[in-house]
Amino acid sequence: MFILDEDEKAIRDTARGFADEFLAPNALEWDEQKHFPVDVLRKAGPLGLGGIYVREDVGGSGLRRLDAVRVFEQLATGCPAIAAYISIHNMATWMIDSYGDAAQRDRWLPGLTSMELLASYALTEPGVGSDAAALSTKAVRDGDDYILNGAKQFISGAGATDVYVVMARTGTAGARGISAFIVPAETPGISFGANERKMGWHAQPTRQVIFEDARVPAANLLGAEGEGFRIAMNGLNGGRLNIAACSVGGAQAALDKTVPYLAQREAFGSALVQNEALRFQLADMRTELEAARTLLWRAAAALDADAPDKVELCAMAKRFATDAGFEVANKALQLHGGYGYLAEYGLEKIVRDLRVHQILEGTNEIMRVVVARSVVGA
Ligand code: FAD
Ligand code: 2MC
Repeated sequence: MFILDEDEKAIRDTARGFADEFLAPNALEWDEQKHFPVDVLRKAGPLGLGGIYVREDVGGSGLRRLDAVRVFEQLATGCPAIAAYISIHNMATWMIDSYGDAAQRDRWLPGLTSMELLASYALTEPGVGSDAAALSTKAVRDGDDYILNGAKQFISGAGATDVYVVMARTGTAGARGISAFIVPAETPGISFGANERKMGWHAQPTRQVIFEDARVPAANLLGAEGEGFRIAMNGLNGGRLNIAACSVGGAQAALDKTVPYLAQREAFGSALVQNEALRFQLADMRTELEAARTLLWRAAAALDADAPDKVELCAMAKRFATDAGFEVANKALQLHGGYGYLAEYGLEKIVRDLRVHQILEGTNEIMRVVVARSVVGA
């Protein structure tokens, strides 16, 4: 598992090639302009990046979670924010592949896997984030439709994407009263909030999605009524790994910038890279990233195997790798001195982008809640 074979290397290298050619050269400009590069995302589809672990009959790549985390690490070396959006798209697409019926798979997945259609995932609400099972967006059955009312908060890609996988309440309080719906962007009764002004992830929009008597065909119910929370959580297990992989990739890129910088920067009569205090920092940064990567691959293998401890392993890997990734990127900025703080060196963008990975797809406190339950047994 730890030594890549030729096929695994080819998958990794394809992702790196895409990041080097299309993401890295543009990442700073997209960040500055707050530009969501839909044209570049469309180029990712034909490379198999739109449905990495989706079945092949609908255009997916049929790969493993282990391949996916390696792909997302490489994509994030070019731009963590775009890599992370591609992860969210994959999460929503996988949910339709895994829980959709034949008609839903045929209707939505060819467009999503090719990235002609882009997807968003809508769980969080203005009043409910971590305590997701308390969500209050309502879906009420009316003949052959459901009528949705409520608001979703912080939805990545919103306003620019085509398909929303929306979790809404069809039943009583709690997790078992929640259902999942495939909601097209053009549904009458949907509107979008302003693009949030935020610390990082500027290359993708974050908006509220508001439902006011939005009528969705009952044929768009994903799975059965009441299964939506489980569907949402199963999507997040893999999403958490991918986001964590984006942290490792972003941080690796920051470390890779730091070594040549310290080699050419002189102070006190020699290159900074000769300073043992700084070399020890580089050693620790490399070690932290290897540890994060190793846990990530272990958790991905558990998810591939549907192992009984997959949920807590995904939570451990998400917590550890997103914390390690942020710390390493922040150290890389520090090792660049004042230049690290300047936008043109690219370090401060990585730090800003990676910060939110400790918050979203389940905060790192919630990851500890999940792991603690597995330790204590309740
Ligand atoms: P809260 O739940 O209010 O938490 C506040 C603080 O309390 C946090 O530190 C939290 O860890 C802590 N806390 C809460 N409960 C506990 C507990 N039991 N024990 C210990 N600590 C606790 N959501 C989507 O559905 N789709 C998206 O596409 C999406 N994209 C996002 C993009 C961005 C840029 C951001 C910032 C968020 C996005 N989110 C998205 C939402 C994200 O998942 C939530 O912000 C996150 O889950 C936390 O929810 P909250 O913000 O309501 O914080
Ligand atoms: N995988 C599979 N199933 C899961 C699961 C997981 N990770 N987590 C919970 N479940 C199941 C659980 O087994 C239970 O099933 P059943 O009813 O069959 O017993 C059901 O879901 C309810 O779970 P809990 O009883 O544990 O529910 P509780 O409300 O106590 O806690 C918690 C759930 C806190 C773990 C969950 O609400 C959570 O993960 N919160 C964080 C929310 C989050 O991650 N939001 C991310 C939004 S997306 C985003 O940020 C993006 C950028 C896209």
